[in-house]
Amino acid sequence: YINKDNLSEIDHVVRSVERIHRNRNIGVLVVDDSTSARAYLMALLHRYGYRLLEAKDGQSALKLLEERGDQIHLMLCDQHMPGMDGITLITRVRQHYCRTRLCIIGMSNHGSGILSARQLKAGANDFITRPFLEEEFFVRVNQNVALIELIQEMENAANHDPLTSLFNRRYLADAGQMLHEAARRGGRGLGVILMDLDFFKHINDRFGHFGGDEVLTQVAKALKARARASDILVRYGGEEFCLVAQDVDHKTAIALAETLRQAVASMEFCLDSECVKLTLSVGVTTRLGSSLEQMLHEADNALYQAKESGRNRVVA
Ligand code: GH3
Ligand code: MG
Ligand code: MG
Ligand code: MG
Repeated sequence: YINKDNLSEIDHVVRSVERIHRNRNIGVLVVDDSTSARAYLMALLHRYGYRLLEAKDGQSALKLLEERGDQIHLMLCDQHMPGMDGITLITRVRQHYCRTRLCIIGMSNHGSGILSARQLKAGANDFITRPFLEEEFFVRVNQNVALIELIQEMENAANHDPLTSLFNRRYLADAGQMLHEAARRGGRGLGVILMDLDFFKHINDRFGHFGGDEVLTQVAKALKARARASDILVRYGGEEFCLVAQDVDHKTAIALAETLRQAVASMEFCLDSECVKLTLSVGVTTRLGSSLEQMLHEADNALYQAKESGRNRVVA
């Protein structure tokens, strides 16, 4: 016999176990000058499974963020600390991390309401007044973490192609243009490699649309395996891919394009006990021009020539 209250209790337990498991990937930085206050906060957070880091002042907090910022998702920040106060620290952190990337919860003591408002204005996502009830502390921490997780999941979904998990064209427009500007400023090379599968319609005709999807996924995986971590590889269109490679000269870009072409040409796609080969036409440019868009346009012209002159080749 389970009554309604029991059910919600069970549900609560199951959810928190799940939550605790996920929290192992969430890094929390506790910044407080008081050793005992830090120990108390860390003990509370430890119960919920968070990965913990601590700093005794603003300078050490900034140093930790510089060294391990990619592992820190939430910062709990005391207001009164020697050297740098909480508001100053929050202001400095916000120069590098936006509210949706790093969540900050300010902490101030009872009776200093104006400080909470100032912490929020400086960029804190939330605040908590001490002394607090543990329930309130957990609700604020967990809700803020859940919110930035959700935003990051949505950002991730908005930037990726669901079929191949490669970046999509929307991401290329933002990140690619930033690489272009960085290359121009730094006088460094940039390569744009545009690829289109040859006669892909035949694949769909033979294997159906689902089979075609499977082939696209395998091609994406093969291309990804040859790209460097600093390259942006995107699904540019249905059976078109684009790779933007940093710090490459003309010769290297062509060699990379040739590697990608050969990688696909060497594959065999087997579905329903039938195997087929597939080739790739590639257009390359390293002429920086005025924008990434212009480079894409030039690579597209080169790709068109690759198609016109017989496919399965690289044209630069
Ligand atoms: P070529 O590029 O060599 O000129 O020939 P093609 O047959 O590849 O050219 P075209 O651009 O005319 O056709 C591309 C085909 O790719 C048409 C479309 O059905 C297929 N396609 C596009 N997106 C997808 C997709 O997401 N899944 C599957 N299965 N097929 C797709
Ligand atoms: Mg203090
Ligand atoms: Mg096409
Ligand atoms: Mg094609």
